[in-house]
Formats: sequence, structure tokens, C-alpha cells
Amino acid sequence: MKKSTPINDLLQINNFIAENEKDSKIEKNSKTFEKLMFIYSVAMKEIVSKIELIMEEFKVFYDYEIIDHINTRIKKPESIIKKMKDKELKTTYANMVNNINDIAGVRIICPLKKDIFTLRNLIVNLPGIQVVKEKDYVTNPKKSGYSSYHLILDVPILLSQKIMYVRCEIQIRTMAMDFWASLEHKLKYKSKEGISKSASKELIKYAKMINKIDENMMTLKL
Ligand code: 0O2
Repeated sequence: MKKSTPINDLLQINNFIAENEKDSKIEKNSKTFEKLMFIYSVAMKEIVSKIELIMEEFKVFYDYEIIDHINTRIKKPESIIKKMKDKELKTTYANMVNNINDIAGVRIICPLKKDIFTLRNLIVNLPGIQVVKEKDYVTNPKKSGYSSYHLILDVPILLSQKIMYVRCEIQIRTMAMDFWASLEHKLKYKSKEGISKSASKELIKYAKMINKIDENMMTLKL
């Protein structure tokens, strides 16, 4: 029987950008951009399959649906460039892979607030996963009222017998938090001027109401 090939080489995402291209402007129709987006999409599928396994395990072992649904997206080139400009970065390939953490984005929507922390603990302890950054906007919502748990992770993927760590963002939130964030996002991006002061105030009020509902929901026996 053929012995399995040892996997001991480590690849860096930077290896997929030619030396003379590193400081070039991002070209969304280039082969380099296509390769990079492919790598992000592989990492996204990898982490989603691990999260789906957690979801199935909870169904089978505990008869509980800890996840309502999962959304994924690869950030559009226009949004990547906009984010880099907002961060006052030159829109080069090197700056993109080194500074933009949410090109591969996974959003987990769960029923209850406590599920967020259960999932967070299970995800950060998955073998091979490296935690880069965590933002707990559930315990400490943003000024806007936004609430969600953010994890920036380096996810290992296997390409041609080489391991590579690829950055992904995971947002974990309840259905109620997602309802608020989706509507607020739509309102924000609908008008160029942004949201009026009075609308912002209303949104903060609704975020607080939603938080209260999330707290009360946990006292119900599901
Ligand atoms: P989109 O279109 O959703 O992708 P970082 O470099 O990671 O430290 P970043 O990315 O600014 O800094 O981190 P932050 O503030 O944690 O926000 C990342 C994402 O969270 C945003 O991505 C949104 O998806 C979401 N988010 C943050 N604040 C708000 C908010 O006030 N309202 C809503 N609806 N969503 C929010 P993008 O790239 O801004 O947008």
C-alpha cells in the first residue's frame, strides 16, 4: 500500500502574488485576483463544513437546533476597494491580504443569545483554528446599537499537499439581532447622506428593545 505523503510545507497567501505584483493596484479581472478569491472561498467552505457538523451534532445528540441558518459571502471587489480607501490604504494586493479581514465572511444566525457564546467556545476550540481577533458586540453593543459576536480566524486549508492559513470573519448573532442589523444596513446604504439623527436615535431604541426580547426569550422553555 502506498504511504501517505507527509504534509509539512506551509504556504502563505502572499505566495500567490508575484513579487512584482505585490504593490500593484488590485485588478479585479486579473488571474491573481481570481486565485486569491478562490483561496478565500476554499477557506470559507472549510469553516462552514465544520460549523455544519456542530449543528448536526447538536440535533442528533441534544435534540436542539443551535443554528437557524448560515449565510456566506465573498466580499465584492468594489466593497474591498471601498474598505481599503476608508482605511486610507493604497489599494494594492499586499495591503488587501494583509489588512482586510472579512473577504471571506460567514454569518451564523442562532435562536438564543446564549447559543452565541456556546458556538463561540466551540469554534475557537476547533483543531487547527487560530484566533486572530474577537469583538464582543453582544456584551458591549456598538454606539449605533449594533450587536453581534465577531471572530477573525485563520483557517487551515490544504492545497496540493501544502497547508495554508487563510483569514475569515465569522459573525454570530440571534435572529432578532440579524433583523435589526439587516434593516439598519439597508437604511444606511440607501441614502448617500446616511441616516438622520432622529432615525439613529430610533434605531438605538429598537436595538435596546430587541436586546430585552432576546433576554426574555432565554427564559422560555423551547
Ligand atoms: P459589510 O457590507 O456587511 O461587509 P477590522 O478591520 O475587522 O478590525 P471592521 O471590519 O471595521 O474592522 O470591523 P467591525 O466594526 O467589527 O465591522 C465589521 C462588519 O460588522 C461590517 O462589515 C458589518 O458587516 C458589521 N457591522 C459593524 N458595525 C455595524 C453597524 O453599525 N451596523 C450594521 N448593520 N453592521 C455593522 P462592513 O465591511 O462594514 O460591511
